[in-house]
Amino acid sequence: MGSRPDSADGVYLDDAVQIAAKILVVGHFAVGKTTFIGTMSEIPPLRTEERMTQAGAHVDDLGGVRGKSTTTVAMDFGRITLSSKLVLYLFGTPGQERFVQVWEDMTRGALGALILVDPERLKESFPVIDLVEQYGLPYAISVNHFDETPVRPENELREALDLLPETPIVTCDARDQKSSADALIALVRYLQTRTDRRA
Ligand SMILES: Nc1nc2c(ncn2[C@@H]2O[C@H](COP(=O)(O)OP(=O)(O)OP(=O)(O)O)[C@@H](O)[C@H]2O)c(=O)[nH]1
Ligand SMILES: [Mg+2]
Repeated sequence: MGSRPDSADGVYLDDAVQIAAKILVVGHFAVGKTTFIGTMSEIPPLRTEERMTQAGAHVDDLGGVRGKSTTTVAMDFGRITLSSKLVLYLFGTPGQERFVQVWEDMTRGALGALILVDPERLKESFPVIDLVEQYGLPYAISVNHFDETPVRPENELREALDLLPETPIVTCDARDQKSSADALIALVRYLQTRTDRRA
């Protein structure tokens, strides 16, 4: 599977890898998608960042968003080897209305989605969750915990987001590898249980 004798630098896949899965990392504007994929990717992530200008202020609401000067204009891409046999290809997909066309391509072949949610801007996640459901993708919710936000109980978030009891909900800090990895693992486990149930 694409491995080379000189693959010790981690760029090429190990021969033992048997499953490659496409996973979407989605969420509303400025929820931390690019940060998450940058934290998790074992290869230099592909980014499509452009500077934001005043002209876009009415489209992308910067209220409550700190120190952000760029936005993703197409996608993020990264790769993470989760176990010796399983590699995930992560596709960061913008949640804003104007990117709906991108979803047609991004959802093709995807096994599931990790939906990043800002607990302080829950309403902005509704259209994103709707889109993921519309495309029939199984998903897990990862609440990206920004420093100064108070922790909200899981049942409160579950109710506010109108989640099914089986939908995994975890908390992460998109800048932190361990909690971000745990979020991906929660999604993969969920996808696995769904596959097992169908078998
Ligand atoms: N405190 C804190 N800041 C974060 C966290 N995740 C992201 N940020 C910051 O939040 C801002 C937005 O993060 P991005 O990764 O650009 O978010 P995005 O979802 O890719 O944004 P768009 O592509 O513009 O929609 C950046 O300034 C990050 O440094 C987090 O977990 N905690
Ligand atoms: Mg981004």
